[in-house]
Amino acid sequence: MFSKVLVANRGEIAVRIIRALDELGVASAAVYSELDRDAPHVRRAGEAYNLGDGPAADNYLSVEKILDAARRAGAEAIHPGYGFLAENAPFAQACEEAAVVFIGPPASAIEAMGSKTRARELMQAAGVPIVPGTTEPVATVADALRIAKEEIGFPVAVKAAGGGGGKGFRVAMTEEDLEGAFEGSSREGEKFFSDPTVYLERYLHDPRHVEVQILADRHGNVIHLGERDCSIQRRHQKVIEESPAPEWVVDPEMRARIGEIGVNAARAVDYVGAGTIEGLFSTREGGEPEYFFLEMNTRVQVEHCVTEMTTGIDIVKEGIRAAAGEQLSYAQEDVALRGHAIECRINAEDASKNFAPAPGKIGAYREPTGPGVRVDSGVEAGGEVSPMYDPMVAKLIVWDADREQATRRMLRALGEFEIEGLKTLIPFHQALLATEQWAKGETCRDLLEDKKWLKTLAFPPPTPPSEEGEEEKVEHTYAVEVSGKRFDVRVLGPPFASGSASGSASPAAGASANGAGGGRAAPKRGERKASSGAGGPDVLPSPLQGNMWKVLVKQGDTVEEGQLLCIIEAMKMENEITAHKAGTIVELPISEGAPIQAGAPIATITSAEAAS
Ligand code: MV4
Repeated sequence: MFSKVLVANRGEIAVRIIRALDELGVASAAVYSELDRDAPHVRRAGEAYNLGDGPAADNYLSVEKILDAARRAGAEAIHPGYGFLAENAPFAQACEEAAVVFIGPPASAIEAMGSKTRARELMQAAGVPIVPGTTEPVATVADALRIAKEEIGFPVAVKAAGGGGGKGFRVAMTEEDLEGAFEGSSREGEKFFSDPTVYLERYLHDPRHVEVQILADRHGNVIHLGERDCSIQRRHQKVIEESPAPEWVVDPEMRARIGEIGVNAARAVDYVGAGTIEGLFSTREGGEPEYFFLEMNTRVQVEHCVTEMTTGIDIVKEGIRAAAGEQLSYAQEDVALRGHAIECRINAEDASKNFAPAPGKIGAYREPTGPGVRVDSGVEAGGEVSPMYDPMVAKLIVWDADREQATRRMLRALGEFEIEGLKTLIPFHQALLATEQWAKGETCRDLLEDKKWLKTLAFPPPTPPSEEGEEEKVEHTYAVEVSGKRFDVRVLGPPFASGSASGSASPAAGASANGAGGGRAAPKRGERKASSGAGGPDVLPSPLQGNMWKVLVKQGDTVEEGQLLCIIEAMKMENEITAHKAGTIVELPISEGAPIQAGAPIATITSAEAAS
């Protein structure tokens, strides 16, 4: 076993890994950005190394700084957790070259699974069922049309080869949609993964997301720990996960089949450690259920805990043992599933504002306890949820004898959870788990997309913070369209000199009419309730809070009304911000990579008439 391990992550997963290291008798070294100086994972570790301030690219994502910290700590291994450098093949390679053990699979496995077309090719060769479609990239729209028409049939899913987790995912219901879907997917692949390559799959109607947990060691042992059902997703982000899947969805025979598929997939890439095979489970009209490989996540996942609850196996410890060259502690026949576990992601988000991130300072904080309750969190009372990082505050996991009792236990625990100072998803989870759809084990897609659950709850109106000593502020209301749905964003800002301000945000990665993602909503002019006049005000405030992803103009540029100015990433969605009027950009107080608050100025545009 190692004597010291560097934990290259933050938040709840860093704390989770440190706990595993403690139990294994291994010393832990944490890393932190300036913002995280007082974070629980820093205090919890044996020692900690400052990586500097700035965006994650300059600290948690810096290969050089992480390796340097490992060197200074004298750590023999690095645990990447999830996110950041966890699925970065060059980082795994750099660890190898620096003679530090990367706690995860070989770089070659990360790379193979990173390319979705390569992964599909490998899986097909290994006898793993893949969603019918192409294993080769599709070069042109004309090729895509031909393949869709002659080989796959409509509707067809267009996916980015570099993608995963829904990025670069578009659906073409008919021939007419294909060009837009192809280009949207390709553009997003290029933007997020520097890879415009796309491929096609048959689009499955309302499938379930069913994944299987894998453990592998360096001695050729590969086992599975049963499935997780993560069908409750919002814009490709999992919100609730459970293990096992509802018993009327996956029976023991199907479980064995899914497990075998997972084991074969892992073997095909010489996998080591904890990994997940994601798949789609679908039942064709009146037909037999089918299960298809979707992608492999070559890391420990957020939702690994539900599997730990039903198997009693510590997935994080097994992953560390495997990396240290030890044998897995369990053979397949030692794995027994018991009861039912559910996990709710408690995010700092305002469900009433289309799940906008709601970072801020945490006041009082009390976690639920009692039988069958587990909370994995990386925050504490008096702490802060920063807009710089993931908005997940905590994971609430419960176990009970069956699904119905686990649901009641979850509702009880959600009721005990006290988080002051922040909007969280607790009311959303309470509403969702109380629905008939959840009880029936439905995918809840209609509920999530149509926001039916919202109507069952009253959310207080937003109260933006006001700072003392500032000039008078007035409330501006913007109509923002996301996923084809209009909602109002209220922000406080200085009164406009004249005219009506219109920030418009349209999602580049929005959901299509069928709610499964894909398609693009047309940019929609926003509007301001108060005053109006010719020309409009000069300042365009941000309609939402997020991170400035791309700035496409510069100071001094002349722009047309509706011209793309910048893209703000919020909740892992791209939101295109367009010019509210034609004119010259005289001020542009934004920069790529920086967080931006709702209401903060994006640009000052003086209109042509005013300037002349
Ligand atoms: C699909 C699909 C239907 N057909 N692929 C991909 C990323 C993941 N977040 C969801 N993905 C989907 N891929 C084909 N060929 C439907 C989805 C999908 C989905 C799947 C399971 C559970 C919830 C979902 C929500 C949206 C889209």
